[in-house]
Amino acid sequence: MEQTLAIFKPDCIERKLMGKIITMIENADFAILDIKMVQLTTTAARAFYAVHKGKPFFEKLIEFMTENPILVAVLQKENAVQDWRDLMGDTDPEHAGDGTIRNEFGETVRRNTVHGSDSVTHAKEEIAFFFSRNELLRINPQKS
Ligand code: IDP
Ligand code: MG
Repeated sequence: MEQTLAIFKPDCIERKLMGKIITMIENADFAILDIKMVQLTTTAARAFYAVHKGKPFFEKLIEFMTENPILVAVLQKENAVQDWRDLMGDTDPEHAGDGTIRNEFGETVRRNTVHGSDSVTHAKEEIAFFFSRNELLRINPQKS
């Protein structure tokens, strides 16, 4: 079964949208295998978003992602990576389709409420970025 990393971004926590988004995740038949609050340091945020280094929005993105705690979650279902991207909607809330999280809650292209891995390979890397070996063994006991 496929797994992906979801992040509830600082704007989501600040506006008390966690519960609503967890409900949308549950209604879409994802299993939430683990979930925890994290305060990203600037160093950690820069490492997580390293692929965007040098882009015009990079520094503001790092400022945003470190302004308050985030919630990181491991979601599981068949086709989890694409299905979570579909439920999030387009990066720009203005272009996100009806019924998507970013359409409903996204404020701007930066403050767009949630993150999702963009491939199975990146999902594995992003989950390992936030969850320790012990946590991963608890999530996937068959691999121990
Ligand atoms: P994604 O989150 O939909 O995968 P990415 O292109 O990977 O989108 O960008 C990562 C994050 O950087 C976005 O979710 C958003 O918060 C921010 N971002 C992307 N493009 C822009 C932009 O043009 N202006 C401001 N922020 C942006
Ligand atoms: Mg991305």
